Amino acid sequence: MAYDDSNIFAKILRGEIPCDKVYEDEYALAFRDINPQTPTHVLVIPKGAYVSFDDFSEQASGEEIVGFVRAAGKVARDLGLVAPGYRALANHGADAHQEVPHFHLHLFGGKDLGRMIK
Ligand code: IU
Repeated sequence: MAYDDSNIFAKILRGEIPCDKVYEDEYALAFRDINPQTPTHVLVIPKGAYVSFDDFSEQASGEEIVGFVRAAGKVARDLGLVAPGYRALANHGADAHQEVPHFHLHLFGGKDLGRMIK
């Protein structure tokens, strides 16, 4: 799927729409989900234009991938999620109900998340 730079996360990256930012570096931006599903619910997005995890995993450079993963790990640590535990999840495509066509990693935490995800 071609990347559509009118998606909401592209607008957030360009600063056209505000977000509740928790972290930013040259590879990633992290902000609180507007409709949190858990007490802590943060989205981490790459700076590059990737529709989903599928595109990111295939097209991003090693530097971008490492930078993104390091940023996501740092966000989880900085938010105090490591000791109690957290879940990192990416939805891809229709069956997973991906809503926003810019790759994003959800970080869920702040409570016992249970053993299973659907
Ligand atoms: P999904 O993996 O694409 O289904 O998740 C999209 C998430 O983006 C979802 O949790 C929304 O609440 C969240 N979100 C947001 O934080 N800010 C927005 O302006 C919009 C969606 I639109």
